[in-house]
Amino acid sequence: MKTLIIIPTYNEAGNLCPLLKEIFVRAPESDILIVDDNSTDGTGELANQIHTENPQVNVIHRPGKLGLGTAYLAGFKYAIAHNYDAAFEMDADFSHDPRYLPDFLKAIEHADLVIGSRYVPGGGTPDWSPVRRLISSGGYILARFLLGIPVHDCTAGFRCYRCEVLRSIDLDTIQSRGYGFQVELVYRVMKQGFKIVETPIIFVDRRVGKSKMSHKIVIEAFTYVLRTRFSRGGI
Ligand SMILES: Nc1nc2c(ncn2[C@@H]2O[C@H](COP(=O)(O)OP(=O)(O)OP(=O)(O)O)[C@@H](O)[C@H]2O)c(=O)[nH]1
Ligand SMILES: [Mg+2]
Repeated sequence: MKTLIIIPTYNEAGNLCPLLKEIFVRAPESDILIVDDNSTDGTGELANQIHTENPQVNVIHRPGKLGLGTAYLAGFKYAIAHNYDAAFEMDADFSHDPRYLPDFLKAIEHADLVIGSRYVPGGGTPDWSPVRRLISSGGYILARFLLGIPVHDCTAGFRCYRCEVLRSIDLDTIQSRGYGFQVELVYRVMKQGFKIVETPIIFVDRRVGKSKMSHKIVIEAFTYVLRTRFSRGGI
């Protein structure tokens, strides 16, 4: 299966090289696409340099920080245009440990979307405070019971999609940008009747660099679920 790992980056210069090295140990056949939003710490230049040394790594440069959701949409369109069979979403900060890549690659053989789940046996968030766990499980409860999404970890961002699934979704109509983006995508995939499976991951906090998470994207995810549930036609 021809596979692309999409990695959005904003100021990840300290993580990029060690991450790519580990990815190639675990998934040597996969190609990598870095979507950099004009990072101020040289991540974009570093990505260009890696590309010249290894053509398996490609880079999309965008002019400024346009958000994680649109970075993934750009990556998905690239995967479709270049005829990949499957595309991963993966963070650059080592929260998504490359050691799980073989589990995803095995699972995607018999599924349309594989989600790296923190909330199934074998998964977890050992570094998180009780407050952060509560917010995250609140999202889970809302998405599961209000939208009927049959997975335990709807906001998870370590995923592998079959490109056939991405082709069947009208990507230009995705509204959300932050965590809501992950919920919206899994909802669309479910609505189309595709097979979704979860594989356990232990999610650890970033090794180096700063988090870009904000309250705004958490609120966006909650409002997406409520709006979709209580609007007349849904999506
Ligand atoms: N291209 C691009 N990448 C981004 C943007 N915002 C975040 N990222 C990347 O998206 C990934 C996840 O961002 P994080 O800052 O780790 O946010 P998070 O994982 O939601 O939050 P933490 O759990 O606190 O780390 C990282 O690889 C970031 O570099 C953006 O606006 N554009
Ligand atoms: Mg992170």
